[in-house]
Amino acid sequence: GELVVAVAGATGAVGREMLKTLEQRAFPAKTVKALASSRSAGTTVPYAGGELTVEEMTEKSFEGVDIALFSAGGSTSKRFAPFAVKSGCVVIDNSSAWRMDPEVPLVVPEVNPEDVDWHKGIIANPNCSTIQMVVALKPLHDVGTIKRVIVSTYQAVSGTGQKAIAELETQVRQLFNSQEADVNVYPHQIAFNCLPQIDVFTDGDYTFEEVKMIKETNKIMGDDSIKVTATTVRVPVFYGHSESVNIETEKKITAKEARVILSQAPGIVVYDNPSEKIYPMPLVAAGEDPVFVGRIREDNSIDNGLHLWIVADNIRKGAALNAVQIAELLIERDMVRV
Ligand code: A2P
Ligand code: 11C
Repeated sequence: GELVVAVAGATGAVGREMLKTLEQRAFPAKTVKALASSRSAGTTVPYAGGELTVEEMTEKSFEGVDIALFSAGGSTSKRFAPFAVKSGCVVIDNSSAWRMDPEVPLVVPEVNPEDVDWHKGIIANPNCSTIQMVVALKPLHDVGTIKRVIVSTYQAVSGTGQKAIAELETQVRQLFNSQEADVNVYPHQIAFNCLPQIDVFTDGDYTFEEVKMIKETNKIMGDDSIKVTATTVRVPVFYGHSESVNIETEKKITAKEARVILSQAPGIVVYDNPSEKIYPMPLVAAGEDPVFVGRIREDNSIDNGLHLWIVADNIRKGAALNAVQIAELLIERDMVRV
């Protein structure tokens, strides 16, 4: 490998998984740089059997870097990505900062790989809940044309980052020791609870997470005619987002046909055998690459309806793996330098 790669936010939940994914997929990098805030400069993160020393991210960090994988929050991306692009580096950004910018492709390699071809320096990695849903929707849309999607999510705390993983652990320990649970990260206790609020409330009393799922789905699928509505819920699970997805198609797709279509589609494992109690769960998907789909059945309340239960590791396919797959696409399609 000849490439120089930087991971911005290398100490975070997603940044660490990005390093692991680069290593596991034998990404052709000559050098990998680990960047984070001044708080963690000088500490180390594991990479390729050894360690990388974390450097403070500055405006100059991207000189000589070919590809930067960003997962350091929206405001950090807004501030530093333009400097990276000015240095000739392509940024693959995991925050929501650039996703809806018409100049920025929003890419899931199984769905719209060709969109990397028009990047101008920044490519956005979609929200984790959106990624796993569109991987399953695309092959069904190609066959039956999806008219409407109704999704409810059950999202793991790792989606919020390292501090939320620690908060769930701490609250469980406190409650088992008859102490009061400390509530810092979420508006309410997350241990032994479900919170029907992810991110802030916005127009029409939808949360920002719900708005992201709606808008990002249309952009990635390249089809604004698909109507999407969502309710997003945080559950006390560490890794793995689950989604109940109901779709209505123009053309009838039977459950049997859907099973065949999905089992032939890239990035999907159909995990669906009710008689053996086999269906996707966070404990099945955690640490794994594929999007798992099960509970596939016809919705008898409408003419052309299907139910799907979709589970994936939100840190892997939902974030780090999708970003590394985009980097691989850049190499394949010869789109690395700006
Ligand atoms: P740091 O560990 O130095 O705070 P998570 O999503 O798990 O909370 O991780 C967020 C990541 O983003 C961490 O690696 C964090 O680094 C990094 N980060 C946050 N703010 C900045 C910043 N201003 N500059 C660089 N990296 C940042
Ligand atoms: C969550 N989906 O699970 C969010 C995390 O837009 O990238 C990712 C937020 C984003 O909390």
